[in-house]
Amino acid sequence: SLPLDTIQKHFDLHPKPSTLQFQYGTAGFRTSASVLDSVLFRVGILAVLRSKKLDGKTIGVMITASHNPEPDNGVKLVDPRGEMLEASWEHHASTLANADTFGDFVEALELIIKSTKIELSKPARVVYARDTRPSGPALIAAFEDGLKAMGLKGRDEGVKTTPVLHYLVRCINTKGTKEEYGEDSETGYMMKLSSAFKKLVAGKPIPQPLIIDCANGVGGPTAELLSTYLGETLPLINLNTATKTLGALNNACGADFVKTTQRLPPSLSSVLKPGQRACSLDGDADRLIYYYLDERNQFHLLDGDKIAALVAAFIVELVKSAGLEGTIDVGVVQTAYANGASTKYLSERLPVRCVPTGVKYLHHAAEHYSVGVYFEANGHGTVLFSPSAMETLAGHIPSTPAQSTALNHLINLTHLVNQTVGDALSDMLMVEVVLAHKSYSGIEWDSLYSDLPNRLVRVVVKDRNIFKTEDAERRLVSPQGLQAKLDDVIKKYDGGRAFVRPSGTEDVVRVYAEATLRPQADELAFKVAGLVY
Ligand code: NG1
Ligand code: ZN
Repeated sequence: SLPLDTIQKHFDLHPKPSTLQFQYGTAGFRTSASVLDSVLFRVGILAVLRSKKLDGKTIGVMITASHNPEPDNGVKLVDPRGEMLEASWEHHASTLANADTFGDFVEALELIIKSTKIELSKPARVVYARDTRPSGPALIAAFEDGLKAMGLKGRDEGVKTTPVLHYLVRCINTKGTKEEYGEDSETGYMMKLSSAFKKLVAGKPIPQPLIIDCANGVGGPTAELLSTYLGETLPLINLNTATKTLGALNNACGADFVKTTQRLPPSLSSVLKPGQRACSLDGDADRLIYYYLDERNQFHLLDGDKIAALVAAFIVELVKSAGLEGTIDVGVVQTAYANGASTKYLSERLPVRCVPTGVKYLHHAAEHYSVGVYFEANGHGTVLFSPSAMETLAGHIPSTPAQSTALNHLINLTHLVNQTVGDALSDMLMVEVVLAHKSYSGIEWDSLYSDLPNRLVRVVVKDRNIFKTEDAERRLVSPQGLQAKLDDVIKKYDGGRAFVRPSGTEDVVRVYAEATLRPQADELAFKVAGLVY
């Protein structure tokens, strides 16, 4: 049975702010760090239960608020294969976080144990890490109290990127099986990525140095370390690495800043030369955005859609060259935020599916292909190779030297890509591989297709829950009649497309609009926002 006395002793040290309600959403729990203490304590207990439920498999816990401002923080659970927490448990997480009294809390715990048939006598294992936020250590302490309350000591990985933590979870749980993923340490991660990268670019000229804007977050030290493994195969210039400067994290830098403002971080303006490529990571290094300045110093964004286009087309070519066309199917998964021009470009080359916002939807849809490429426009994404694709690659006997080369490239890509979750540094290496193979600079990459001008607007509404969508969030079903009004407006714009959906991470409704011309995209966005408000 539950060690109720021990739990209560620790529970009382982490009182819940009485007026607040928490929700485990697409980004886990995420809000101002100052109100998260009780949540972290309870997540500690939940992680132990999740592990017991899965027969003692290791569960991961990542404490981060990603691209959000420094005073925020958050927490997410990672399931044994390194993927997001199973959706049905999100509800359990919210219930535990919202229990007001100790009595309510125990009742909620017992209900979870009963409904999911947990045997408390099972072992539990938990590995955890945090980003560089100043609120991290105190929240870790609250989380550890949750583990302690259940009699567990977890494995503390200190400060790590989100994708490294996901990698570790997968490695730990596959150790000694035929699905072994790598050595379960950051060193193992560095070795796996860098050795695959070196094989993939062997014989290619050493590229111009790549500038990385590390968002003043955990990506900084991680990119520094990666740099030592890559050596001269990829010269890196790491900027915005001030993890100890208060207020610097994600401030006027990082992938989210670049994507949402469609501007160069001011800190790069004196460094970046025309034609030189650069990229930005977000605060936990799971998003990646590239860009460059042209000869006229005009800024050009190479976002998640451009990465998907570059990478997916490359993989399709390799599959053909390896003689595996028809055996290995490659597909792309996007969300409604994907630029219409990217969808057109990709659809002409391979199957494309649109799913609702949220990595869990993208990830699951990508699992339906032998090779599933998924990217959000904001730069979060990865490539998944199905177990049968892995077997096909391992067993395929090439009939020409060209087939053999392509096959080896595909196999090395499976090692280069972090298949558990979007990973800015692994994705960056993948991009660099394709650029090296194609002899592309940012300019050629950019010219694969031209983005349609677009505008994203946040609208604060009284109750965002009245907004309900269908068709992968591209159409509203409620409030009744609103979609018909939107359709009337949209059809007046050349190349017009717009949609409205409630945010899963903020108390706002988002409006996205695109059109053939910039002023029209802006006007459409604001007209639609006017109808929503
Ligand atoms: P919401 O707040 O539901 O729009 C945002 C991003 C998502 C995803 C999640 C999780 C946009 C428009 N939305 O979701 O793509 O990254 O956060 O962090 O960028
Ligand atoms: Zn992130």
